[in-house]
Amino acid sequence: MKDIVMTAETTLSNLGLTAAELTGGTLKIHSPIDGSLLGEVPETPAAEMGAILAKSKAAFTAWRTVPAPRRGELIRLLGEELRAAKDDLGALVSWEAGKITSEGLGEVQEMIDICDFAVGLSRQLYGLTIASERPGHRMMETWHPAGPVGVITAFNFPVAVWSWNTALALVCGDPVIWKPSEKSPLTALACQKIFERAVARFGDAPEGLLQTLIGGADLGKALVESEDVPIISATGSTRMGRAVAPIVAARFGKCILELGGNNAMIVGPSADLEMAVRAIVFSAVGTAGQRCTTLRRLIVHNSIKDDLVARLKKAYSGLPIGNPLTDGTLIGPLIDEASGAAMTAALEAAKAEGGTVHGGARVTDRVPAGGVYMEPAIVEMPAQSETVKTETFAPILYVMGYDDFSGALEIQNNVPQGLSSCVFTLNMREAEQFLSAAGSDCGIANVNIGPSGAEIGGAFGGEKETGGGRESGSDAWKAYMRRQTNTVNYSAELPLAQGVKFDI
Ligand code: UN1
Repeated sequence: MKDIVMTAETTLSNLGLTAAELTGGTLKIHSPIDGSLLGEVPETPAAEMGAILAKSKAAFTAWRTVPAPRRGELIRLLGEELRAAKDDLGALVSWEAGKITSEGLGEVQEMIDICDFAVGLSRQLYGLTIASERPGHRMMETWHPAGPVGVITAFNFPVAVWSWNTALALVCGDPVIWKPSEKSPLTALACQKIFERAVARFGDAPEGLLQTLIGGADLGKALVESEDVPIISATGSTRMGRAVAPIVAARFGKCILELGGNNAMIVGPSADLEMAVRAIVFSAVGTAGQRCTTLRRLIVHNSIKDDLVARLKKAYSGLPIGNPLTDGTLIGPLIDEASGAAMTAALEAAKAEGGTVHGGARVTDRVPAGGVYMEPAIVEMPAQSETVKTETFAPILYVMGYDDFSGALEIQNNVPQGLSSCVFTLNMREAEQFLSAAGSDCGIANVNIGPSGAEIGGAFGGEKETGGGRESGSDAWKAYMRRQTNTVNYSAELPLAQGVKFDI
């Protein structure tokens, strides 16, 4: 394993992280690949929060008056720096989060894409012109910067989710205070460096546009509680969202929540099964089942269920599990021992509920020692039990049968989460029903595409316990700004709205 450890060191140093910055700190980071120590980083002292918040406020005062297209220039430079750092940052994502090379690089590509999107957006922060009911009056809507944005991110997309929020927040005129997962501080520190390179090239950006907090939940709590942070964008578990949302609501701040998912695919009798199998395997086992959008439930028409399960078992049997940095590997490790234990416990619970489990064992052969490598599991379930309704962040695919399409839709919607969903069918009535008001209740609903791997151009997020937030594309930017309605009277009269008379 020594040569691999050397590679991690090279990656870190290519990204500008010095040995001094990675030694002697209290937060020890072990790679999920092989348990090797990647770094010991210092944690942000809670006592520094006051100064960090003050700096962000001062940055806001300066940044909000910089013209938005000029703010976009900073994001254009960030996109350039990300292009230059793509290979190293992608590799560090693999080291720290355990993703296979292609998915690590894909995550950085997602960052580059959102930068491009945000640069265009910086010239399109449009408001409306509204017809006034009063003569000689004009109404319009203006979008203004809102203030510092607190961004809380999870280990599984350690850099892309930060970039969705940061690229948008910065073009919208808001500085960012970032609290990455304590499981992935190294990729965060690398992003801070990359960002600083863009700032240096930009020239006259205020200090403190991006500040990164390294450490545990106490820092996140301080951020969430602060009146100086009007917007909190938090990605992670539903449990975390339940803790964050009431605190932010109590101070009338705004939340953008992207929480748990329990994503399903309905496979109709007319589906192209060959294509469905490929989509299922990628979305159920890709990223070792650790995406918010991972496919967790398969709802299959009973007439094709046995055939589909047999095809899936065959596809699963040949999946290369191992070191994610080795060419050809498709399934890397889970993030830690607790995740492996949670997977095993979920499989036991599903069995107790009548499930038949295929796969799911711990793999120790031909994988690096010190990592948690698991066979992905297919679990045939007699019904949608409590375990199926619970998100387990691991490669478990529950399979259930259905007879009529409305029954399938009922199963699809009958979970607490509402992030992503899809249908595989060549029947346009089924496809359109799935997308209709009476169809999928999720934030994302696809036809003949798996539930994961969404493009940045669309708004990303979901309903119910997923939290309701939308990030990334479409008009998600509006959540990072405050809306102002303006009425201008260019007449010499002072008519009141609604015809009210008030003569003095
Ligand atoms: C997440 O898991 O938090 O759609 C984000 C996808 C990715 C983003 C996932 N573009 O799978």
